[in-house]
Amino acid sequence: MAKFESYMYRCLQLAQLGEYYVAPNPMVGAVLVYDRPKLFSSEVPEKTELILGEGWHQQYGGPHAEPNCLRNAEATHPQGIDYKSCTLYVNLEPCSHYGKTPPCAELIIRKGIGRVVIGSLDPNPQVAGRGVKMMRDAGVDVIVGVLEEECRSLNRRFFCLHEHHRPYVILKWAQTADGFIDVVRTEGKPIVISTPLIKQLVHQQRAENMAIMVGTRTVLLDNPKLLTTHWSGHHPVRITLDRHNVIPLDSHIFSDDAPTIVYRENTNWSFILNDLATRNIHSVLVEGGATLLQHILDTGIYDEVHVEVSNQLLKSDSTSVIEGVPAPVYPKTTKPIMIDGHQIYVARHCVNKF
Ligand code: AOF
Ligand code: ZN
Repeated sequence: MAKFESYMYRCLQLAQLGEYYVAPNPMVGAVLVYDRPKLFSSEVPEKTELILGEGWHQQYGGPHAEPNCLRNAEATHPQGIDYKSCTLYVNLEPCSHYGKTPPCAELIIRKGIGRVVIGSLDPNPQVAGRGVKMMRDAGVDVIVGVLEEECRSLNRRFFCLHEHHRPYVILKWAQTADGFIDVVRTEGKPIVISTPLIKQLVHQQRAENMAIMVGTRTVLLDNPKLLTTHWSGHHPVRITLDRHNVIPLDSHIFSDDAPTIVYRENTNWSFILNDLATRNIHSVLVEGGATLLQHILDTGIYDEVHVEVSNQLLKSDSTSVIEGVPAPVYPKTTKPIMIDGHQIYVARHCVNKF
């Protein structure tokens, strides 16, 4: 089992190379290992175990991890491969459907691969166990569930979309040491809480998620662009609410850089999540303001909370006349990590297991 796990960890490393490029598809990595010398002819050394090829799903719409892995193996072993003596490791069940590419399970059967070790089943209803069945019916030795928790966690956004028909929700805000996210204002700029490094990490988070959401007041007061400019990867789809039709059409959020969705009549959280799932959006990062964040916290339908707490106070003492916007209320159950002298709390919402 330890051997299975070490190759599965390698699959997870390879899968992650596709991180900013494959959404809403899952990140998938595959490793082809020659490991059954007993089936080989007598001139082959007895205890050979060798990685013959590696591959990963690199681009949405492009080839899956398995054909990329086999292509890499064949290119580096032009003398031919005894597939019957090989094990293919892959963190997600090989697909069984004709999507943008032909079924990987069919390719595995055609090549005659002896054994396939899988991390987790594919929750996509077009697959959902059919890949495993196709291969077993064809006589392939299939093992399922190696490092299953790690495999599901890597693709938690993809699993959430298919298992709960809603995007994975991450709530994020920055607050002062005395618990404020801003000063109360009707115009002017927001207070600066995050350091430049942490601002860059926020852009990394934007690249990791398919959509970003802010409330009406944040758009009106801050006129944010909500783009990924300090990290590689895509700009997220921008989402806001505008029940009273007050957001000017020349706001940055309507720039041509990325699509924008505005919910006007129905701003119910469950409705929005369901609508985003229908659009195949597998994740949403909610960046503010306090009212929207608190509303979502109160519904209980979210998956992660990321809070940055700076080391500065908004009010220097109890006589301060500055009026602050209180941060959302969230129990800080985890130990923070320190970045740039700021505390970063990251918590998974325990009701959702991915
Ligand atoms: C695999 N290997 O590397 C990936 C899989 O539109 P398509 O053809 O790219 O299919 C996308 C679906 O295929 C995706 O929703 C998921 O079920 C599966 N992804 N399967 O065998 C891979 N990325
Ligand atoms: Zn596939």
